[in-house]
Amino acid sequence: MERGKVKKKDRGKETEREKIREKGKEEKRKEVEKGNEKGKEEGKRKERETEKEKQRFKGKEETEKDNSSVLSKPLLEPPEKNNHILVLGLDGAGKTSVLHSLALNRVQHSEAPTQGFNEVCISTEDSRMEFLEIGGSEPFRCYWETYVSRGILLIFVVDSADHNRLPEAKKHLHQLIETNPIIPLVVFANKQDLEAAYHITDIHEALALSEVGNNRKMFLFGTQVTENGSEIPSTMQDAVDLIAHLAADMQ
Ligand SMILES: Nc1nc2c(ncn2[C@@H]2O[C@H](COP(=O)(O)OP(=O)(O)O)[C@@H](O)[C@H]2O)c(=O)[nH]1
Ligand SMILES: [Mg+2]
Repeated sequence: MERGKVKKKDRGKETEREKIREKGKEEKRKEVEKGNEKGKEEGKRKERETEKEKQRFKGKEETEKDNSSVLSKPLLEPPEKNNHILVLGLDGAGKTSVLHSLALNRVQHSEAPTQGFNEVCISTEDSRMEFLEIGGSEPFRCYWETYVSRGILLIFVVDSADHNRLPEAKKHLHQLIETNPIIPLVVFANKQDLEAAYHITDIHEALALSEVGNNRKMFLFGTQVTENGSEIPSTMQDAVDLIAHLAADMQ
């Protein structure tokens, strides 16, 4: 009897163990299922990510396609061509920012100062314009005159809020136009968005533009390159049209 009891007890224990084992298996199964679900979710998430990535890439490709008419090329060696539209002015005036914004038709701030030369080509329906920006810091200024003497148009960019450097900008501008008595001049009074910016009439005076000469075509625009990606101001669009016109006349 005792043994039987023991056996019964043992069987009871056995059943208890069996139950625990079963419970364990059940939990493990659930875990695995949960894992599978998690895995499936992870897979789906990855699929969605890849899809998003593809979309982004497509978007990027399309943006690149949209701007296929614009070619920007930083150069360390002076380029040899003669028919450039020159973009000059002191360092930090906003030459690269303005040039890239004109090319893309969207505001585009420059990321770093231009070291050397920056060639940008803008093609429109009926014209192709080659712009050449030359770095505005001291080591590159020696190239300005050489290029102005053989350029077809001079775009001179000034920082309208940098009052202290306007006399220096004026000095360089007048030296440049003396080297080429016929080159048309387009002045961009840039950074008009800044509170400290001089109005274009003050810039006209500070740069002594009345002394540029009656025989030269001269235009002055107030420009600003503000929020990245936004539309460029209408004055800048007008400026591109005028530049295309002046360049066509000079070729
Ligand atoms: N607030 C303001 N900042 C500008 C404008 N244009 C350019 N900048 C900033 O001025 C700095 C110099 O610009 P950059 O285009 O490199 O000048 P660059 O040396 O003449 O080519 C950069 O930090 C630009 O983001 C503008 O119209 N307004
Ligand atoms: Mg630059």
